[in-house]
Amino acid sequence: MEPQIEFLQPIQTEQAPKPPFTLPMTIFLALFLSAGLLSFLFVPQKQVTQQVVVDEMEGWKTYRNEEYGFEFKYPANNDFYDMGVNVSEGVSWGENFLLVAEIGLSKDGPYSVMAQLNIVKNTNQDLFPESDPSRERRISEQEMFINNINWIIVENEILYAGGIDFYKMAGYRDDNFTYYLTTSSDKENFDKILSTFKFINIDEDENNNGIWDYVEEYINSEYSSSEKLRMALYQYTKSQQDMISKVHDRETGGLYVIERDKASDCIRYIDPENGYKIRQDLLLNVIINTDEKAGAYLEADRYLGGSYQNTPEDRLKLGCNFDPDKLPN
Ligand SMILES: [Ca+2]
Repeated sequence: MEPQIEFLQPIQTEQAPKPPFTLPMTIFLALFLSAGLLSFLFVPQKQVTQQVVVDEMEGWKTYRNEEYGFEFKYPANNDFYDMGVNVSEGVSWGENFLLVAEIGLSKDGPYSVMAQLNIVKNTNQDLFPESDPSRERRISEQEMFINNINWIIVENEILYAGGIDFYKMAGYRDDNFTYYLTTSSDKENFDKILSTFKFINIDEDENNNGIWDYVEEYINSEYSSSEKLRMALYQYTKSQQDMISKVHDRETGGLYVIERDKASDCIRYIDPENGYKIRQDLLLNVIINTDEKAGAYLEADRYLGGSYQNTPEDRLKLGCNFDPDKLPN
């Protein structure tokens, strides 16, 4: 019977030292997820533990994915080069893969993957399907509740090419997808990354008035003295939200740029002197608050075609989708 091994403690094995080379995670993941070729030794004991990571993660960055609604932190750099997250979507990894995020891949430095997050379609397979016990040995299996997510975490030894490699993998399945975080080289950072993984609320408009709530709050506090300016800024925000979330080609770009220009005219009508600066601040410092939104905005901007028409002053008011002259302030 296997000895019970506490999570976060070094793994004691009876095997020879780890070979100096590392099996690429991609290979065993592909094997693992394709047909359940590898089987796992079953370890009946499970532990439910609460993980407490006391190390500070100072200087770590947050990767946030609004489409799938999750985020995690990762080291921003190590001693040698900048770290990052490289995301691939779609089927190029295999038909079940929806998203692959390689953590630690450097754009400029040497290629190095510290850990990998995969989101795959749910199948009838077990979370960790059985495989050939002569090729793979389960060292430990844990159940851990982290940020309201009930992960199953396994550590396995895998035999290949005359050597033994190691990997650690956390798996979680919800109604829609299965999530795997894997490392073969960096258990310490794996534990930290996993401790920061959480699902996020991707509904940014909980009060359902069409304006992302964090922008709404900013407008209300910053421009509390002018209702007409607040209305114009809501209108402008809505047009920029549409730019960010709905423009994917020239046709939709042409449609939403009209809305944005109307909103810009309206702001100019209400505050001719500061209008330009107010909306630039709102867009760049408030509305665009994630890398994903910045990317989507730049993408949309490519499809705008034509430049902003300098609307004559006597027509600026027509841009407002409300009547600013009927509001008291
Ligand atoms: Ca709202």
